Amino acid sequence: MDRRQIIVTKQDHSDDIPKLHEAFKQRFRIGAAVNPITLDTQSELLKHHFNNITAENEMKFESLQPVEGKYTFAVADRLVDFAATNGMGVRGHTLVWHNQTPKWMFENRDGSAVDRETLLARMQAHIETVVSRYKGIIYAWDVVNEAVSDNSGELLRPSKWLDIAGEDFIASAFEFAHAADPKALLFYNDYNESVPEKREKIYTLVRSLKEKGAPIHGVGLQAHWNLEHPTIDEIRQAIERYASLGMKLHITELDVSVFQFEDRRTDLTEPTDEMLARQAERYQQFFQLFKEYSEHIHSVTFWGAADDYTWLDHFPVRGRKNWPFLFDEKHRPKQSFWDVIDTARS
Ligand code: HAH
Repeated sequence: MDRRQIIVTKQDHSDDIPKLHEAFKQRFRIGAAVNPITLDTQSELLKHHFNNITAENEMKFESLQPVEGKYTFAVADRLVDFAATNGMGVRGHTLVWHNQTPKWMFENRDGSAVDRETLLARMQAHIETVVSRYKGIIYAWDVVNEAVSDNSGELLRPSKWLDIAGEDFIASAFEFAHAADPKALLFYNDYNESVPEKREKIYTLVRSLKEKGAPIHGVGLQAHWNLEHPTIDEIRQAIERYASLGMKLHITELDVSVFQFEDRRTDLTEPTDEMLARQAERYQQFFQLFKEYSEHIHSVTFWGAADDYTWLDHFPVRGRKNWPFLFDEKHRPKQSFWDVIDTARS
């Protein structure tokens, strides 16, 4: 037996691992957030298990229009090409957000705040240019990200968008996106979406958008969850509440941190066995729920693909590693993966 054959045998073995997206193909798409580095380092894993991608950062405002009128599409285009070559869909993230938006957007040349008309005109120009470029390719957009407040008693998050344009900047963003690509599905996307108080605020916002006749088609549940929160019951209630508005639901940024949000420990160099067992149990419960509500849930995207790279390696505790996915640092399936596959088959 020559060397070549040995290598082929090894690849055959990896082909034996069931494809995550195949397992759920009757129910929803399986996506991953990518960036130009993971597109190389996780390429094989992405092609095997995922049939959808989202740009982690490369389609955010500051990436696409860092300077007024100077659009930089090269990296975003590369991600879209990767998807096309591999027969994957693309979710767009994100058109309007309080973060990762350049200062120029809100300022005149002399540094003073722009007026409402100027801000809305700039927003329209950006949305028109970006959505038109990927018309017919990006089938769903996170039009507005995280506009709802985490503070008790406050509906909308304080931001320059809200200060300058007033609350209907949200409805306007949906109008502009719909005008640019009438077939794209348009989402409101947020985190802490299953926390009861915030859930009700998101519900109120989406209901008011619907009542105004804004072209909104869905709610994106970011789903940055952990080993204990939110509870399955809270997630179920959030799904039912948003679905009651006739909204399509996408799980947009799923990851399961092995740390509670308040936990600041930095001593671990690998996840404990208890963490991995609990993570598997949680993932299984989540996918059971997604399956149960697959009439409403059409897409499940992870905010990454494997434990070698996650935004949680830096957040909220700087420099601390996390292990939030179904695949380990070497891209091997974790117990979580096998339990999710079982869920698909049961
Ligand atoms: C998300 N914010 C963003 O939507 C995404 O664009 C970014 O890459 C990572 C996470 C979530 C978030 C959070 O969980 C807590 C505080 C602020 C933002």
